[in-house]
Amino acid sequence: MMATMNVLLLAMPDSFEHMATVAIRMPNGALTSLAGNVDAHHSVAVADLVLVQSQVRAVVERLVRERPPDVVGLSVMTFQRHTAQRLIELVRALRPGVRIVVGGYDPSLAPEAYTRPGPGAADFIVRGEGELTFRALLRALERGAGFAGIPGLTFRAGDLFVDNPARPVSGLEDGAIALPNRAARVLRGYTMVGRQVDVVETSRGCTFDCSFCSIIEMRGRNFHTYAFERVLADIRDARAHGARSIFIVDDNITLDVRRFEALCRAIVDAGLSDLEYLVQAMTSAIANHGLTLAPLMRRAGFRWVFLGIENILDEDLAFLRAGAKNRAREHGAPAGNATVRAIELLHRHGMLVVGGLIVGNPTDTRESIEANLEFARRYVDYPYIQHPTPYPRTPMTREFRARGLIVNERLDEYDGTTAVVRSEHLDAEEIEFMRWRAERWMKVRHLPRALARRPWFALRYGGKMLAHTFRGSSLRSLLGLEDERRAFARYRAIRARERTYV
Ligand code: B12
Ligand code: SF4
Repeated sequence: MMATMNVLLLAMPDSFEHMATVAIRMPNGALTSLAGNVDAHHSVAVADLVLVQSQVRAVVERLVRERPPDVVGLSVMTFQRHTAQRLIELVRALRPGVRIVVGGYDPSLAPEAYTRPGPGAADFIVRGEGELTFRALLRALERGAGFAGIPGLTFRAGDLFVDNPARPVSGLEDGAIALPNRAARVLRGYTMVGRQVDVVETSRGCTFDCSFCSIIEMRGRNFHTYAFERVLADIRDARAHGARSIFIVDDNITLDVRRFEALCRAIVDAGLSDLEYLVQAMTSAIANHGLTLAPLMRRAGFRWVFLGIENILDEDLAFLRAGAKNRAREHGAPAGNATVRAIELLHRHGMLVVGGLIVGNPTDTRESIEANLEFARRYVDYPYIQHPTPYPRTPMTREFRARGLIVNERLDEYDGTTAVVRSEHLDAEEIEFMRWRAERWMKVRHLPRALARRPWFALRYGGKMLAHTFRGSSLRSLLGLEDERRAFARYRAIRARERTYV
């Protein structure tokens, strides 16, 4: 007999600080992908708690009451660990006997955080890609069978946890992973600057090894692609569920530029270029292939490109191991940093650039940080400036630790905009202050351009976005009548309060 199980999948409410949640609330792609790959007789609900940030407890209580779950799964990034553990505690109190499964970057890279005895411990940890492991886990639970044969799973056995061998990464090409199940979502309100947004994958993996990136530890250096028919079906499904903006969440779609170009053509041929697309890209790929790639991207509907610039100085790029992906080439020979050329090509074809920069690296000085801030002021359409954050098991974390530069171990502050490491020359707080002070004004300057295509959104929410950007600041601090450091202290206090969701 097959037993139907109620499965509740939760994405954490903790969000980044770059943009107010009135402007961006993104679905978690992992959970709908899991929901699409469990056996059809189970009933799965997916709840993105970022949609209900101010009422997390009440919503979870309601969901547990309305459809009492047999299994609850949580998708967790490192800075969300604390919230996840509070939620595990809450769910266990509401429904004793429920099985708790955790997955995603944090449980995969720091499983020990979820096996420690205590109210925040899980029953199962799915390490790495989840679809096949989670399906096998539900089958084992259903049949009352053991868990020893399920690769990628860590499971509780009495007081101990057993780590099964890792699951090899999925080859995607073979069709083993079915389409996401968006109908499983039980909350509404996804947005990207006023348009309903969804996420779509076309590939997984990356062959680079940037020292700050969690992806390589998570799955090794490899690159696998979905067939175009599947990608187009996925985009159609997202559109049928109301999406007008699509975020292509591939780790690095620009690894295979010819494929990306072909995908752009396929999107146009399939009549899907009426949607707006956002994507992450390497500067080198855009700079070196942009003459053919950028016009195709534009035709397909790409409007926003998140460029992993990381840093404009060679020494910092060497530390981040991000030199190669930011190198321009001319006639086959290296020709300096690719960033300006990439931005210029994207602008020429009417796309906007979100500039990802990382400041506060070990040898950074006031001047080197200023140089990056000045670059962002001048060239990018929206800044996404972060501090190096020592996530579990990355090479960068090892180096920061060896050099004694990590000054903050409170993981809920590992949101990218809190400086938790210092440089050899500057305190962490000073680094964060420099970024905060500069970035607010960049956002003011860039906001009109960023919102130009959405006048009604600008009218309705522009004020809220500015209020978010300037929280902590006062008229006096803006007029120079109050030390800006006091405003910064107020901003940090507000941010600290925001971090308590449950
Ligand atoms: C899309 C994305 C976003 C989006 C949407 C986030 C969201 N709602 O999910 C946006 C732009 C908002 C975002 C923001 C941030 N992100 Co982000 N983001 C990504 C990205 C690009 C793709 C994630 C994705 O959808 N992949 C596709 C799905 C199918 O794969 P997956 O998530 O890995 O899930 C699989 C497994 O992990 C597992 N799994 C996951 N959850 C669960 C749960 C269960 C129960 C089970 C069984 C399995 C399971 O199974 C899934 C299917 O195989 C990744 C990776 C990358 N290339 O950079 C970074 C990444 C996840 N982000 C990261 C970070 C740090 C952030 C920010 C903190 C950065 C910042 N300071 O701005 C913010 C904060 C997020 C927030 N909530 O506000 C880090 C996480 C590192 C870490 N150790 O925690 C990553 C890995 C980037 C990196 N290179 O290091 N992000
Ligand atoms: S290129 Fe991007 S995805 Fe690849 S290792 Fe570097 S940061 Fe990670």
